[in-house]
Amino acid sequence: MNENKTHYDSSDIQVLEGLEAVKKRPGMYIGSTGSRGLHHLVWEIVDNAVDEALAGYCDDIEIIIEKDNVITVNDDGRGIPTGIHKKTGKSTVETIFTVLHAGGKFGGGGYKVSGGLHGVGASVVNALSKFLEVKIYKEGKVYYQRFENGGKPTDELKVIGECSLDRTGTSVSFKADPEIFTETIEYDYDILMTRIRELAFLNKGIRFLIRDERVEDKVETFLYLGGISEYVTMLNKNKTLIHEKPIYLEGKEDNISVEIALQYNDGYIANTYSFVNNINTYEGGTHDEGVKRALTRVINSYARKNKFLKDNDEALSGEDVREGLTMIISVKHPNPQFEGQTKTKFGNVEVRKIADNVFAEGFERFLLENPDEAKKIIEKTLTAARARMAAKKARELTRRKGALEINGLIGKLTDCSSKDATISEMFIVEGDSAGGSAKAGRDTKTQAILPLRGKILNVEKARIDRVFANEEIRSLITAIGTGVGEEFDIEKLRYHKIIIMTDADVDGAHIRTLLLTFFYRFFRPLIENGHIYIAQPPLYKVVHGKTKKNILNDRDLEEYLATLPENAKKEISRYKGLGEMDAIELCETTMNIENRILLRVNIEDAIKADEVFNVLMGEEVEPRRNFIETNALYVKNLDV
Ligand code: 28G
Repeated sequence: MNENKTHYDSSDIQVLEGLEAVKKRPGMYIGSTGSRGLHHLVWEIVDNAVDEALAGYCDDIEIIIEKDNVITVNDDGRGIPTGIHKKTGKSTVETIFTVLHAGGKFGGGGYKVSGGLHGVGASVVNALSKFLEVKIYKEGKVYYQRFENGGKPTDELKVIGECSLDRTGTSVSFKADPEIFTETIEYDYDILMTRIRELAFLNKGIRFLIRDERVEDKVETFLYLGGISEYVTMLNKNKTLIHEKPIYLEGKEDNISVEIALQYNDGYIANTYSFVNNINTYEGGTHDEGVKRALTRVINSYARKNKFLKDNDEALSGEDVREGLTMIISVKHPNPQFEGQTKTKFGNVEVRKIADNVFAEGFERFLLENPDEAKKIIEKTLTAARARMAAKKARELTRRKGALEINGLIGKLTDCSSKDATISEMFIVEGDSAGGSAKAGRDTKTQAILPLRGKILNVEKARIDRVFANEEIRSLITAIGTGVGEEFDIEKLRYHKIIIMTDADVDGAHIRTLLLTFFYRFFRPLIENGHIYIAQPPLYKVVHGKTKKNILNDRDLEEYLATLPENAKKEISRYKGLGEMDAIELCETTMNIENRILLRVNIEDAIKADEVFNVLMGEEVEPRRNFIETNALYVKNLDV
C-alpha cells in the first residue's frame, strides 16, 4: 500500500482480502506448495507473455533463473498499460498484480492461456512471493513498481528512466516465499526447459529463451517455424518412418483455430497429444474425438475407393488406423471449457465438428495428392487390422474351448504336478522325438512339456490369422492360461517360465521366430515381465579328467580349451540335434536347473523376430527367399 494513505476504501479491503486468501490456502490457487506449485508460479507469468504473443504483439520471451532462485520473465509485447484502471482507481499494472483474477476479469478478446486451466493470474504469484518487481517499457519510458511480502506495494507505479521509443515490453522478477514453499524454492531446469520447448512447438514463430545463471551460465533458445510438425518430428526421432514428413493440417472456424500434425512410424504404439490454448488435455475431449473419427472415416473411404479394401472386407478400426501414429492436436479457443477428474478434458461441443472438418478436408487432400505415401499408410493400417482380427479369432477359439479344457490338451501337454505357477515351467519343444526325451527327463513336479510339430508351423506361407487356426498354437494359448487380447489376465498365467526349446538349426530358428513373434504380438506382457525364455542346448561336450563341461558354441569352445593345460588329454564330442539327445543328455544339458543356460527374451529380441516375421508376411518373393539367411544371422545374434 501507499504509505501516505490514511484510510482504506472498499477496493483496498477487497485487494487485501483477495491476496490474504491466496496466502492462507495457496494450494487452492496453484495446486500445491511443493515443487509443482513452485514451478506453477513461473507458468502464470510466462502464460501472460504468451497471451500477449498470441494477441500478435510479442515474439520474444525470455525466462531467466537467476542466482538465489529469482525468476525473471521478459517479453517484447506492448507493455502492461500504465494508466489508471477505472474499476480500481489504481494503475492497470498494480491492479493486475494485486487483484485476484484480474487477468481473467479484465482481459478481453484473444486466446487466453491465463483464462484457461490455471490462469489464476499474476496476483497469485505476487501473493506467494517474498518480492516481485515489474518493469514496463512503453512510450520511451521505463515504469517500475515493487511489491514485498506477499504483494504489498512499496510505492506506486513510477517512471524510473527512459528507453528508446521502439522498445516496448514487460519484465517481471519474483522470488517465491520460502515460508510458503517450505519444501523447496529450487527450480528444476529440465522441468522449465521441457515446458518452454513445448510452448515453442505449440506457438510457432515465438522465440523462447531460457537461461540458468545459478551454476555456470546455461542458455537455450527455442524457435520453431514449423510448430507442431517439428514436435512430431522430435517425437518420432529414432523411429523408422512410414512417410518422410509429418502431415500438417490447419483451419479456423468461428475464431477457433485447429492445427494437427501427424506422422506414422513402423511401430505399434499410438501417440496422440492434444492441447487447448497450450494446455495439455490429457483426458482428451471433443477436439480429440473429432480428429480421431475423421481419421478413421477418411482412411476407410480412401481404402475402399482405391480397392485396398474390398466390398465385403471388414472396416479398419480406430485402433488400426492409429497404430504407429504420432499426432499432435492443438486447438486455440476464446472460451475453453475444461472438465473431467483433473480438468484436462476439453468440453466445448462445437469443436468436435470443427476439428473433424479441418482434419477430414486436409487429410483427404493429402491422400489424393500423395498416392505413394497414402499407399504406405493404408498398408500399415491393413497390417494392423490383420493382427487385430487374428487376435479376435484367437480369443474366440479359446473362449469356445472354455477355461483350460484340459481334455483338448491331454496327449499334447504333459503338465507338471505343481499348481504353483511361480515354480512351474513349460517347455515348448520342437518335434515329437525331442518331446519324448523331454518328457522322460523332466522334473515332473515343476516342468511341463508341450511338443509342437514343426511341419505345421510352415511360417513361410502362414499369415498370422492362419497361425491361429493352427492346433498347436491354440493348445499353446490354452496352456498359458492368461487368455489373449482384452481377456488377457496375467494373474491366470500357469507357468512363470515359458521356455522355447528348439534345435539350433534353420528349422528350429523358423519355429522360434514364429513363437517369439506370436508372444510379442499377443502376449507382450509376458515378454515385458520376463516370462519367456529360450533354452540353449549345447553344441559340444568336453571331458577332461573328471570334469565334464557342456559348451554352447564354437567361440565358447575355443575359449574353454584355451584355459586347459596344453597337453591335457581331453575328449571333445559334438551333440547333434535335440531330437538325437537321449532323455538323460537333454535333461542334464538343457533342462536341469543346475546346468542349463536359459536366455531370457527381452522386448528387443521379440521386435527383431517380429520384423523377420513381417518380411514373411509381405507379398514380395525376394525378401522371403532371403529369410533363411537373415534368420540364420538372427539366431547367431541371439546366442551371443
Ligand atoms: C514479462 C512477463 C509477463 C503482458 C500485456 C499487454 C497488455 C496487457 C499485458 O493488458 C489488460 C486488457 C485489454 C486493456 C493490452 C497492452 C492492450 C494494450 C496490453 C506479461 C487492458 C492487460 N496494451 N503484456 N497486459 N488489458 N505481459 N508478461 O505479463 O484492455 S501482460
